[in-house]
Amino acid sequence: MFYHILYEYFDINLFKYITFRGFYALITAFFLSLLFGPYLIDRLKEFQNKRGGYVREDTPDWHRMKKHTPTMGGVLVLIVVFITFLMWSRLDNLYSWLVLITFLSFGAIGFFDDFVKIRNKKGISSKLKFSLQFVVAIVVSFVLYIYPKFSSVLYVPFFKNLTFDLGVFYILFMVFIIVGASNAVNLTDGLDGLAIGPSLISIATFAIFAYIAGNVVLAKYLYIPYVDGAGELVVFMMALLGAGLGFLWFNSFPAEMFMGDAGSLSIGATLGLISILTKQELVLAIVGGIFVLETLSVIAQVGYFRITGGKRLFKMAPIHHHFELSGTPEPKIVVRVWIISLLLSIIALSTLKIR
Ligand code: 57M
Repeated sequence: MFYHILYEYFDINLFKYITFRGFYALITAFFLSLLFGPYLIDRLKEFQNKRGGYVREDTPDWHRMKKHTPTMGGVLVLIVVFITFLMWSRLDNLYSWLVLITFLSFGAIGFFDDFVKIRNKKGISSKLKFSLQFVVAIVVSFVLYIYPKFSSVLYVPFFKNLTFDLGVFYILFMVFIIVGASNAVNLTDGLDGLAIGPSLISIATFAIFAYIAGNVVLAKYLYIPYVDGAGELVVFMMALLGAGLGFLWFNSFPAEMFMGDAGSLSIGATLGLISILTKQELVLAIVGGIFVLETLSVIAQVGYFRITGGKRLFKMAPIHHHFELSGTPEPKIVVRVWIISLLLSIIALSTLKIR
């Protein structure tokens, strides 16, 4: 809005720049989160405690204390990003709208699940949850596929000339990335600050990729695919970064609220889509290595359990529960995960130079 009013109408040049709008989107979103956070925590607590709170029966013992921590804190991130987006983004950019729609739709699916979970403990069926996720991902992927400016070529990091044109199969690939990333972040969301930390690091990393991909000179210099219009995504991502930092303010140990599926599904799907839009799909597996590891630990645990007829590879999966049960304190696991995530981000950024 500011772009259209203050730059296009009043000719104030500063509002033209993605960097300026990005930085102030972050600051706006952060302070809005701090402003609304305590109010939302109180409302969610009231609502949830009326219904007895929610924590699974088979959860590690010390998680039982968390029974009264309100969930659905992702609503804070959803609302704040939406307001900030309207303020600081250009409203004529298709990619930004696609990201916003994906973010809000996955958020709505998650919210629906969180809401039902408070009532019946189980939430909606996984079949319904997955079907809804697939519908949104298919629609978004299809729109991108038919958009003439968007290509179905897959670029392999670390290699300058290794590319594959996936043609129509690119739709399936996009759906897999969006739904996969969404659920991987959800699986990771089991300790205070565990999911939001690596999410923030991944968002910041992809904001850099988006800036470069959307700048014809930088993209050419660094040999990365130029995506006309991708630069504007930086503003959305900075808004998400600010709202996520504001959420972490309350979610850091001991958490005053959890993000719920409303937060984890929306942030995960957004990360997936951003990696697609910046043509850095495979880099997501590096930056989001923590999410990949958590998901693989579940697959390995279930597979091993089936093959051996009942033996476990880890004390409990996803792997953060294994470390907890091995005696590592929760904040230590979380901070170590952040450290690994930062290193993964550096490796991902190195793909800009090593190719
Ligand atoms: C997300 N959510 C937390 C909170 C959060 C297939 C299987 C591996 C699925 C997996 C699963 O259900 N994953 C979904 C895990 C839950 O957090 C809520 O859920 C939202 C995210 N969807 O925002 O609202 C609990 O996690 C703790 N938490 C924090 N701080 C946070 O900031 O402490 C969350 C956020 C919260 C709180 O205690 O209540 C969850 O774990 O339920 N299942 C599992 O993760 C289960 N693993 C399992 O069954 N492993 C088996 C097999 C199937 C692999 C095995 O190892 O043999 C564990 N989940 C729990 N207890 N709760 C098992 C132990």
